[in-house]
Amino acid sequence: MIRLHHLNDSRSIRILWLLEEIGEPYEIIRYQRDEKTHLAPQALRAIHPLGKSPVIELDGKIIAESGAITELLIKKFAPHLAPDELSPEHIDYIQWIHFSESSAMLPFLLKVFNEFEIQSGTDLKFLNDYAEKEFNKVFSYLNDYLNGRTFLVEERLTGADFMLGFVVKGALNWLKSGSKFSHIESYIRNLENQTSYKRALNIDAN
Ligand SMILES: N[C@@H](CCC(=O)N[C@@H](CS)C(=O)NCC(=O)O)C(=O)O
Repeated sequence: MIRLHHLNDSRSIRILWLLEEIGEPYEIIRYQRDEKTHLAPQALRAIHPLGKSPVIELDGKIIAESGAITELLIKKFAPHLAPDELSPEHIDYIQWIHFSESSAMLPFLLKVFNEFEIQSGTDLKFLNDYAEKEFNKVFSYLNDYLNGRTFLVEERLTGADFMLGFVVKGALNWLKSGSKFSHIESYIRNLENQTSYKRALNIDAN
């Protein structure tokens, strides 16, 4: 049985959504963010030293990192959610999975933290400019790529979409930058229409 250690309102939605799509039985252990600090509770540290989510337990092993978990679960339970390993599309698939937690996540987080600092009165120089430029560069690249596409790879739902959904939704909702990135916006609308995604959001909220 797969066990998911799930923190509300977090990257763990990637795995919750994937599990809902796969349909394999799983158990969910819930953790709530602290209302003031927005951090995970200490209890998550008993599961993994970083105390972050998602973490899954599978075949007696504790596994962290949403990208690794996505790849593993798909390999083991849902190979139809990845392109054939020998195809060129498989290379795109791997790149987009990693893009989602690295190239896309960093400028998003820099902008969010930058905003926090500005709101608390910090006078930012280098970070302000850097975060803005990086964010625009990375999200414009993605926006251009999504022009005319509904999904990231092979025009069908794959593991790469489970990974990207979280960061693009966060970026556009949080930073209210939707109007600049219309293709990313339509991509998100399409993901939001997936039945398994709706189910996962519902589970996360309850
Ligand atoms: N690279 C990790 C990042 C995990 C991560 O940072 N999770 C955040 C939630 S989005 C977390 O648990 N934060 C709570 C905390 O740090 O206390 C992944 O992709 O799973």
